[in-house]
Amino acid sequence: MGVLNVTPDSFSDGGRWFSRGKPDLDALRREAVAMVAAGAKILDIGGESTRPGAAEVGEQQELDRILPVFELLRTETDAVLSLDSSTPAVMRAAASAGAGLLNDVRALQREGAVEAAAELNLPVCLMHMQGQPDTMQSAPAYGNVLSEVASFLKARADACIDAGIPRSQIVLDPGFGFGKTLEHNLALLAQLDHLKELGFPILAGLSRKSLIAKITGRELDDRLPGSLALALLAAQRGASILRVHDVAETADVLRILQAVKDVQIP
Ligand code: 9MG
Repeated sequence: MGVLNVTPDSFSDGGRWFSRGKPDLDALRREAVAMVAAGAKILDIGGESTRPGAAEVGEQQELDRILPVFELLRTETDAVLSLDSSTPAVMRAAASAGAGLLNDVRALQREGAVEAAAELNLPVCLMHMQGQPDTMQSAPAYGNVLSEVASFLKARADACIDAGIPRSQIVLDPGFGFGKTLEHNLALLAQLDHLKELGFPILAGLSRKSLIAKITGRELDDRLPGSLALALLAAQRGASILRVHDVAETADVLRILQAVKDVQIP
């Protein structure tokens, strides 16, 4: 899954696809086509930054940012277009404009979100977050991070199934960096295979995140090696979808992992 943030303020690519208050459609088209050529099967398009400390944006602003991008990319690529949003009205509009997946960092907890997703009959990604983006990194605390994240995700999956979303349409995500310290993130990554026991595909978003800086001291532009190491670890522990900025490099890592898995030992 390649990341396309149509925001002025996302932590990594904020402002890159945004010019004079509007999505830069030419640049987005080029990047989307390049990501798909490099192996992305899904493009995740978001109009609201969820980086730590980010302020919420209004519904109209979110629509103005993402709708032209869906309208453009639905005819430019065969990749599944994923909407990164928590807002039911945005989900409905994006579905009409070609969205094929709803990626919600709030796990469809906003009023009307589960019902909208069920009505739209689209696959959903339910992510765990402790707190809200503006405050989530102030003092994250857990008794046992793995079991708390797992019970939350199970409860949200059950709520979706009760609302009529088929089990086969649900993906779960532990939400690396969302209300978690470095130790929480590492504990979740080390035990990611346990989350697979819930019986759903797992999405992992680790690309360029600040846990890399906490381990390596690297600035944003120098986090590719850390991102690739984390992508490999997540894939080895059973992640089915990796949400990444650097698609071509991650695809190489996955090819190498697959080659090792496929080796015939005489
Ligand atoms: C939108 N967004 C930013 N980081 C993310 C992550 O780790 N997972 C998911 N599902 N979405 C994310």
